[in-house]
Amino acid sequence: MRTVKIVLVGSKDIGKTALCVAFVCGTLRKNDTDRTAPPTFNPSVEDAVYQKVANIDGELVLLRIFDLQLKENGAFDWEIVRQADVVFLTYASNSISTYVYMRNQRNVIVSHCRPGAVFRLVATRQDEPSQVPHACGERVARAIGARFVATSYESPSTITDLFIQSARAALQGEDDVEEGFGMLSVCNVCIIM
Ligand SMILES: Nc1nc2c(ncn2[C@@H]2O[C@H](COP(=O)(O)OP(=O)(O)OP(=O)(O)O)[C@@H](O)[C@H]2O)c(=O)[nH]1
Ligand SMILES: [Mg+2]
Repeated sequence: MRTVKIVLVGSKDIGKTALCVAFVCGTLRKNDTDRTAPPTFNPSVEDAVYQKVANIDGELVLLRIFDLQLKENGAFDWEIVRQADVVFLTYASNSISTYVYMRNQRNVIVSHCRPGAVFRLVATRQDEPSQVPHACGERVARAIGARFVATSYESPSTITDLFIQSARAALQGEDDVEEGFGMLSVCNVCIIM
């Protein structure tokens, strides 16, 4: 069985674990005491790995999903990042600081990835009032040859599509993202902080 390694990086508290759990479990468990309340997650304290076998175009594929934590020295586990077939550079669309972090760190992260890795710039929490226009995310995505994808745990299909389509691109060795602006371009119209 072929394996696709998917790595999630980004600031704390942006929904990385929610993305992983929603995809792997197919749904998110509601709050234990109030079934109408949204699901809650404890902050992750260490890197975690999830596994799921997915049927991609008739082939069973093992997806290994690494939910990485930003360490105190400001780094991720670069060895895991280096082995990734797919990298989700993630921020929360309702948090400008998490977007600015990703905009500023994108080239550092990409520099640790292997040639040919598939990139997705993932904007989570689309069900909440947005503070970061999609245009900003799309520009950052183009700058690193990534696709921009907006997700919400209220819309599980956006999460499933994100994982399956990026894994498919990795398996096929191609990702038809339009040409970027170049690695050093910045999102001038979007500098809010
Ligand atoms: N409204 C909304 N809330 C979300 C969504 N995804 C995650 N959250 C909430 O955001 C908070 C953080 O989610 P996590 O998945 O723990 O985020 P994380 O990036 O793994 O956080 P750390 O492990 O602390 O780095 C939780 O309270 C989630 O319920 C979403 O799509 N919509
Ligand atoms: Mg987490």
